[in-house]
This record gives sequence, structure tokens and C-alpha cells, in this order.
Amino acid sequence: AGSLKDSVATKSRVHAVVETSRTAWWEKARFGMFIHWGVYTIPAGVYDGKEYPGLGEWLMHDAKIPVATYKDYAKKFNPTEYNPEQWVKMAKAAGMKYIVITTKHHDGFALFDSKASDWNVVKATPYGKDLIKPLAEACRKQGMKLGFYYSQANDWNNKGGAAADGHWDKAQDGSFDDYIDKVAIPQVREILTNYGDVAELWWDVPTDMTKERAAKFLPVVALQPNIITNDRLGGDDKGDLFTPEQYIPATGIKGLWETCMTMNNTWGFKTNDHDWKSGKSLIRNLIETASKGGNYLLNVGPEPTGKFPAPIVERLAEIGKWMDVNSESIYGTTASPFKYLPWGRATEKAEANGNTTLYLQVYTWPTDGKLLIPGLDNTILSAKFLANGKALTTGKANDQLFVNVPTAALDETSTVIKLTIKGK
Ligand code: FHN
Repeated sequence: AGSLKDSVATKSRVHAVVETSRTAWWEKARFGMFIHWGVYTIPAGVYDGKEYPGLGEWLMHDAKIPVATYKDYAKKFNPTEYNPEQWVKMAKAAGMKYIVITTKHHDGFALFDSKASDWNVVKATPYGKDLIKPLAEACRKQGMKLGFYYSQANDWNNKGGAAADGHWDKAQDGSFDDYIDKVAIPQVREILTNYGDVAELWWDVPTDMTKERAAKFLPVVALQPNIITNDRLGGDDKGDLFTPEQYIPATGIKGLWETCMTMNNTWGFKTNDHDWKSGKSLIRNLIETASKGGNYLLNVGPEPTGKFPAPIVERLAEIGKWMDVNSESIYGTTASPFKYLPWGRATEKAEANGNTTLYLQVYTWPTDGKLLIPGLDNTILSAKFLANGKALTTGKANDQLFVNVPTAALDETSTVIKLTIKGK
């Protein structure tokens, strides 16, 4: 029999992650937590008595809130329930291996102590303390990698910052290059200097960013030689990561990629967005993404108090229950070798002994109890439920290998079958 790769339709891409020490953790991680947090959680989608339909963190722009009015919200930002240890614990329990937090979003509000602008949590809020520092400490303590989102171009409060479709308040006007030189670059230096190792740098919305302006940031990024950067700095910088957003690419991608998604319809907390995706659909997104060789960055929008909204806590726990017994089928796996499986997806792991482990991610159970694996020619050495190790028998009919399985999952976590097959 040919190798697994020969026998199934040729892969629509080559899994070309360059295994270097700098990116080795990436494929092992597969699952991270995005956190969007800031002053926009105070109005939380409502301005002047009107509910705005857009993203919570875009309210200042969508409602054209004047700078002075928006800055007043900071006087109410006092996250007394902020508990970064607990945040990291919840991320870890869900099976997440890294956290990416907005250190400064488009409203220009810095969640860290910055000398480059007083529009920050220490100077502008009653809370008066750096929010990033304790999170970095909690991540270090709990072995969680930490990444930083930084809105390098859009800044609707610091003078001269870009605004995707123009400023609405004269107080925002100023030189964009002055903003880059005096706010953005110094702040990127602050976040890459003051909080220890930074695993990922998440640029976003490169409005007005030219090659020359983008190039100015690179010597600062070099302060963190092992950092992985995304493809949104601007200019012709592609970074290390392709970053589809709110969707999973139809076919696999060459190299490192990460899709980021929300659990409802907003990144930043909104009082009235209750359109939550089910835990099951979030687990499916994780499986789909890993089965194409990508990472899943799932967003949390904490409330202004620092609490995670209850629906998010519930979903993180549900994902964690599935990951407790199935994470081996996600971490350190590579994309499915199959072009198509009628009943679900697969992830793969090459074993040191030359054999291959296949994790069959079953969504639809066969009514006849025979899970056919089209295109698999290799000898099946063993088959079992990953969740409880229960052995399964296999067979072959009309030249198609199959696994004998029940007609439905034993429970909501027994959805993965671990196959050991001979060779590649
Ligand atoms: O404009 C931002 C948005 O607020 C959010 O941060 C997302 C997350 O990927 N990025 C931009 C929209 O693409």
C-alpha cells in the first residue's frame, strides 16, 4: 500500500511551518485567547440613549463621540474585580496556550503605564494602575504565553492618529508622522520592554501606513527576537502570520496562520449583544482550524469591572471539558491528510517510530456503525476512543477501511477516534 499521503488526494497545500525555536511553540499551541478590553466597555455600545449596532470598541467612531466626551468615560473605568490570575486560570482550563490582549485599541486608550501619552489607565482613570503588568506576571507564573495587540495607526484620541474614514473632532487633528514618532513607536517600545517575553505582536488596521512608516517599527520589534508578528503592520510587511478574521479558510494555508473570532458579534463588551455561539460550535471551529493547520484565537470581551461575562465563562468551561480528554488531537497536530471526509474532519501526528496517528473528529455518526475512511490504504494498527481509551475494531469492505463505531457519540466528549496507522 502506498503511504497515506500517496493514497489520498494530494493535499491542497504543503504544511510549510518552518520548525524553528522561534515558532516551534506555535503549532503545539493551536488555541489562544484574544482579549479586547478598555474604556469602551463603559458605554458598552450605547451613546446618548441610542444603541449602536456595530462593534463595541468602535462606538467612539460610529457615534462620532467628541474627544472630551469620550475621555469622560475613563473617569468611570475602575475595574475593581480585575483578577488576572483568574483570567489566566480560565484560559488554561479551556485549553488555551496563549493570550493576546489589546494594549491599545483604536480609541488610543493604553491599558499600561505609558510615558508617551497621558491617555492611559494610570493617568486617566480612578483605577490608576497598570493592567498589563499583573497579567504578564500571572501568565509567567502559570506558564501561559502572552501576546500584545497594538493599534499602530488608528488612534482617535491621541493627536494625529489615523481614523479609518477621517476625524470627526478637530481635537484629533495633528501630524500622523508626529503621532507615529511620538506615540506609537514609543508605546510599542514600552510594551516590548516592560513586561518580559512577548510571544506575539498583533498589529491591526494599518490606515495610512506606508512602507517607510512601517519600517520604523521594525527595529523596535527586534527588542523581542523570538516574537511572532502578524500580517497587519502595513507597508509591505507580511510578518509571520496570515490572520483571517471571523472565518476559517476553505482550504489549508502554507505556513503559520491564525483565525480570530468572537463568541458573539462584538470584540469589546456590549451590554446588549446576547447573540452567543454555542460551546459546540466553538469546539467545531477549533477542530476545523486545527484540521487545516491553523491556530484559533477566541475572543473574550471582559466587562468594565474586569469580570468575564457569564456566557463566556460557561463556554470556556464547556470547551475545557472537551479539551480535558481530547486536547491530544489538537496540540502539535498538523492538517488533515484527507481532501474530504463525509462525517467530519481529521488531524494528524507523525510519530517518531515512523507510524502516523490520525485523530478522526467525528461530527456525524454512521447509521450502520461503520465509519468509512475514504482514501486510507495504510494498515490500521489500533483504533480507540480518545476520550476513554475504549478499543474499537476495524475492517475492510469493497476496498474501503472502516472503524466499527456506535451510531452516536457515547457522550459530548467522546467525539474523537485515535487511529494508529502503519507508515506515513
Ligand atoms: O477594527 C478592529 C476590530 O475592532 C477588532 O480589533 C478586530 C479583531 O481582529 N480587528 C479589526 C477589524 O478587522
